[in-house]
Amino acid sequence: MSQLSDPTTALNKDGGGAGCAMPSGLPRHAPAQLGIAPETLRSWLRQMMLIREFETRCMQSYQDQKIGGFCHVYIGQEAVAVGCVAALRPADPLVTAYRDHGHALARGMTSRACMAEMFGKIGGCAKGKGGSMHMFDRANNLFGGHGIVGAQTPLGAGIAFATKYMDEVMEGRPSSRVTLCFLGDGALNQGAFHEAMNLAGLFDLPVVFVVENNGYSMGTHIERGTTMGHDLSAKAAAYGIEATVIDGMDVLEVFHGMSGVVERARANSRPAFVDMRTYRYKGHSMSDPRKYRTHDEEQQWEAADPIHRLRDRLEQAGVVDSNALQAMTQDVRHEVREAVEWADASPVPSLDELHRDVFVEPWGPYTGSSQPSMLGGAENTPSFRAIDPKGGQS
Ligand SMILES: Cc1ncc(C[n+]2csc(CCOP(=O)(O)OP(=O)(O)O)c2C)c(N)n1
Ligand SMILES: [Mg+2]
Repeated sequence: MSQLSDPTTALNKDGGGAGCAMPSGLPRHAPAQLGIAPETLRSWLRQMMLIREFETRCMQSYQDQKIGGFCHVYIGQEAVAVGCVAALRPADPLVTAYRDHGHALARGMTSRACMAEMFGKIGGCAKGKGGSMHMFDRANNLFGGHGIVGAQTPLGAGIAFATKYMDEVMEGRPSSRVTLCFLGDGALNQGAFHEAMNLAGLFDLPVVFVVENNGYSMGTHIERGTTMGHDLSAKAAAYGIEATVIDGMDVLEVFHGMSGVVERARANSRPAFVDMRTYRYKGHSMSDPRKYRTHDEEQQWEAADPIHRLRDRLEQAGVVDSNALQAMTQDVRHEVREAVEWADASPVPSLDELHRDVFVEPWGPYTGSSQPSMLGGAENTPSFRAIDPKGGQS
C-alpha cells in the first residue's frame, strides 16, 4: 500500500503520533496541544458531527429523489473544513470546489439554507439555482462552491488580489485579509491552478491554497494521475511558495498548523500551499460504486476517524462526558431533521427567477426583448447617465 493511502503511516510517523508522514525539508508545526477553551473544542466537535449528520441525510434524501444532479459528500474530511475555518477571521474570504457542504456549514451557513439549496428550493443559499456544488454565502465570505475542477484557484488568487488592492491601494493600509482557496488533489493537474500559483507568487497575494489530498480524483489514485504525488511540496517550490503538510484527520493539528500558515500569509502578504492529508469515506459522488480501492484501506482510514479522535480526547480531558455527547448527538440530529423538513416544505423557485442573479444589471432587469436594451432597441431603455450609483435607477 502506498504511503499516502496508509493512515497508520500518515498518522504515526514523526513522533508524538499526530503528524503526517513529513517529506524532508518542510516546515513542521508544533504538535497539537489542548490549549484551547473547552467551549471552542465542544463547538468544533459539534460542527463536525453536524456536517456528518447533514451528509448522511443528504445521501438518504438523494436516494429518496429529493435531491437531483451531482452530489459529493464530505464524510471523513470534516476536520479539514472545521479546523481551517477556525484558523480564519470572519472577514477572510473562502472559496472551494464542489465538495462544499462542509465548508458552508463550518463557515456559518444554516443547515436550512444549505439543505434547501440541495433540494433546489427557493429557501436555499442560492435560491435553489446552484444546488449541491454551488454553496454561496456572501455574509459569511464564502465565494462558492465551483464545479469545474480547478476553476476556483484563479478565483482564489483574484479575491486575494482584490482584498490586497482594497487594503493597500484604496485604503492605504497593510493588506489584512487572507483568502483560503481549497482544491482537490485532482485539481493540481489543471493549468488554471498553475497560472494562479504563478500570479499569486508574482504579486505577493495573501492566498493559501489548501489541497484536500484525499488520495483520489474520482477513481484515479494520486500516484497514477499526479507527478510527485508522494511530495506535493514540489509543486509549490516551483513557484517559490512555502509548503506545509498537515494531518487533516485531526482537527487540532489542522487548527494549529493552519493558524501558523494563515498568520504568516497575513503578516507577509504572501501565498502559501498546504498538503492536507485526508480521506473521503464514501464514493466520489452518489453514483460511484467504489471498485477502485480495497475494503481494508477504507477500514484503516475509518479507524482514524476525525470525529472519534476529537471525541475521545475531549472525554479523556474531561471536556465532555457521555451525557453531553448524547445531548450533542440528539441536538445535531434534530437540527438536520428539521432542516430536511424545512427544505421539503420550501417552494421551488418561480420561472422568472431564471433571469435573475445571472449578471449585475446596470441596464435594468431583463425585459424579454431580443435586442439588448443597452443598444437602444428596447422601448424602456434607460440612458447610462440615468443610473443611480447607489443601485437603483433614477
Ligand atoms: C475541468 C474538469 N475536468 C473534469 C471534471 C470531472 N471531474 C469532476 S470531479 C473530478 C475529480 C477531481 O478530484 P479531486 O480534485 O481530487 O477532488 P475530490 O473529488 O477528491 O474532492 C473530475 C475529473 C470536471 N468537473 N472539470
Ligand atoms: Mg481528491
